[in-house]
Amino acid sequence: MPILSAVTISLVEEARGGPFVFWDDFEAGCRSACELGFDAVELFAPEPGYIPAKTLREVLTRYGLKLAAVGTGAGWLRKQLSLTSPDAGVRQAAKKFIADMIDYGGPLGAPAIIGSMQGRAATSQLIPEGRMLLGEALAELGDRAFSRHGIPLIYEPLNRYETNLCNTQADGVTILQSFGAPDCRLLADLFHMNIEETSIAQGLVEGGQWIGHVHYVDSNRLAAGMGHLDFPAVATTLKEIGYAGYVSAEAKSLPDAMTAARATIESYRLHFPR
Ligand code: LER
Ligand code: MN
Repeated sequence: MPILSAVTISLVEEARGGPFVFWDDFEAGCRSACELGFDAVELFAPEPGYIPAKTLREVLTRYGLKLAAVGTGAGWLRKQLSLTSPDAGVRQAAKKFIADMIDYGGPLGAPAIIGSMQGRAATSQLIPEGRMLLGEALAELGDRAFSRHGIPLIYEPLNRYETNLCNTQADGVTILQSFGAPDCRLLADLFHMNIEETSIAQGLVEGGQWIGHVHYVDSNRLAAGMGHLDFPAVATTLKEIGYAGYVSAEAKSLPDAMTAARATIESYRLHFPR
């Protein structure tokens, strides 16, 4: 499979100003994505089932798009749920939210992404326990994604300002391996990697076969080409490691959605010619 292009659509009011290209209207976002020639869209929805699955499928079919992935961050933003909360009830509710999101995207072939729902440890002494809770939850939820839908669960290491549990691709591989989560894959978000990795290319090599999704964005969280990342090196390395998934624009809608989306697809066409 070639490396495919995707662009984000957010329907989450609480995420306003965050790194999403299209906002508020799923169909309008799909229309624009289709017009520009994207292969897929990535959905950030307030809750599982927010747009009925039947409608999702109809709109995607109308515009010839696939669903690349579904985000779960609304569980944190809207309900403060986290897989590593000290409160067992909150952890349980977080798992339920993610399980329902897995079952929402699953029939459409779209894996769920765990980013901010991983939470963070309140003190550095609590990091090992947080990593254990995270690893166990990833193993359990990954098994659900794979056994029910035949797709992985996507886990995203985040930069140090968002979590203290796992910041690099190498660290992500360690968590998935040591807690037995073979049905999970890593998300390589170039924005987080630019902060945490010694070299982005090296980070991609360390993620290697574990990488299952890429957030394609520049150093400043603007669209590809609007910052200072070395996209030729990113593209060459992704091809070298045999990556075969989406590069998905999780970037700010600046200076406006169409400009950000157009910059992304131009970068994609330049670096991943088909
Ligand atoms: C989500 O994909 C992400 O990258 C995070 O920064 C959201 O908190
Ligand atoms: Mn991301």
